Amino acid sequence: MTILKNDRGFTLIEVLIAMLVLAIGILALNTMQTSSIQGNTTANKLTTASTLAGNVYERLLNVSYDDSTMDPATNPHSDTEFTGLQLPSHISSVSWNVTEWTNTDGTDNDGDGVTDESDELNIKAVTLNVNYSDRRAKTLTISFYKSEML
Ligand SMILES: [Ca+2]
Ligand SMILES: [Ca+2]
Repeated sequence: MTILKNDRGFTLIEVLIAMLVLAIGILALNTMQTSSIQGNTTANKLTTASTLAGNVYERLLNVSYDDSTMDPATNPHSDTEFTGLQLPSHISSVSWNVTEWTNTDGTDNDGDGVTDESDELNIKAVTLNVNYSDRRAKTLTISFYKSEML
């Protein structure tokens, strides 16, 4: 029976190669960690921006159809028109534009005696922008419609 025995240990070259492989692995882990932290920050900022967009959207749905915050004549509107709306530090502004839908078909669609007036369809289209910074300036946009309850 042969007993395999090797007590020569590792050579300096083998140890250096092992250390090099370990160092490359640790560097890769470090890069992964950095991009993971950046990804977390980006996700956090986007979540805050979309929560705020949702908040403003709910407020705009709840105001009356003829409220000053929904007036197409005073575009663009901004978050300063709402009291008690706190903007997180990375969000620079919230703004929205309102467009009144019309139907210029030459007929009095809503039967009010006026043909093709600007608010004939009683629908407003709103484009809401949340401007925030995440290493560079970004904008989250949501669009929705508001109709007048008659
Ligand atoms: Ca009309
Ligand atoms: Ca019409």
